[in-house]
Amino acid sequence: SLSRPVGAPALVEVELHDCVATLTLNRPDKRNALSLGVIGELRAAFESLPDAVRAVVLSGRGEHFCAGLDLSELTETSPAEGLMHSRSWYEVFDRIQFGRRPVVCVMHGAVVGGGLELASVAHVRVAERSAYFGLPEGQRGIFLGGGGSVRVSKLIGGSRVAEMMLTGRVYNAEEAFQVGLTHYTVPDGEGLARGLELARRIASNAPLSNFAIMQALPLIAEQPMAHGLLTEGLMAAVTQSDGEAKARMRAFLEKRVAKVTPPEARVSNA
Ligand code: 1HE
Repeated sequence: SLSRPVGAPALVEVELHDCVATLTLNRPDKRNALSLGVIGELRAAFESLPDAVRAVVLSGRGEHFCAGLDLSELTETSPAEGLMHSRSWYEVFDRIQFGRRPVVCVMHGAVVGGGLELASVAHVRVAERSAYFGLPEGQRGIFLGGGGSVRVSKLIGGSRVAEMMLTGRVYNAEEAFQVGLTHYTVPDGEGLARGLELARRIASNAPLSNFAIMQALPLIAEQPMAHGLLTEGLMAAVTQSDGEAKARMRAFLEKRVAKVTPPEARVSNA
């Protein structure tokens, strides 16, 4: 929306489904490569969501989720410009990760380089069977620059990230699930439906619980144990003293809401 030529299609499409919004990378001819325009529209899309939206599903149009950084725009000529390019991604990605709404990322086809860095910003990751995951930066002569050293390493460990980058290893959907890159693997074509279902569940949580999960949990993970326990205790006190929590606990005790039920018989991690 920022610098898109008049009449040009949105690079990030936004659709509202009540309390859930779908954001779709829409540059399929370039495999949804992350140009400055795409990053700018991603930011604008998140910022312009109505208050009623409580969760987001992020996916990509075409054959692939995302081919990473738009290599045709890798025009920085000085180290300072390169640093500022990364900083501009960090700002947008941080706003998404630590924003107001949990994000479910639905992936298929290539999820590579900056595409994997973007996926690692989301809070829940769903991969269709066609999805594959790589960090080809080593092969391109560059380095991670969209937060992957931090975020992807937190997901699967620095050792696996180093090995992926050194050898060009690509994980398929099942392997990505096994190492902890994703939370669900679903048949091709079913990712969006699963993403929407998960987003609706997220949106039905108490907002304060989702706030604690998005804002406190990542901080607690970085705190020394004693600090983490104190932060947890404070967040527990704040959430449970909210009227919403009291109403929800009463609803359970009065048998007005569903119990926790065992997962249905299922195949693999579907
Ligand atoms: C692109 C890009 C791109 C495709 N930047 N233009 N990322 C990579 O190193 C991955 C590079 N891309 C690929 O390996 C493949 O394109 C895919 C496996 C993703 C898809 O293959 P395919 O056969 O479906 O498509 P294609 O024919 O390779 O590409 C179609 C077009 O998209 C083509 O342009 P065209 O004008 O010839 O039609 C490609 O040039 C274009 N295209 N990927 C620019 N990435 C902040 S640091 C993050 C650092 C990184 O992300 S490094 C990793 C970059």
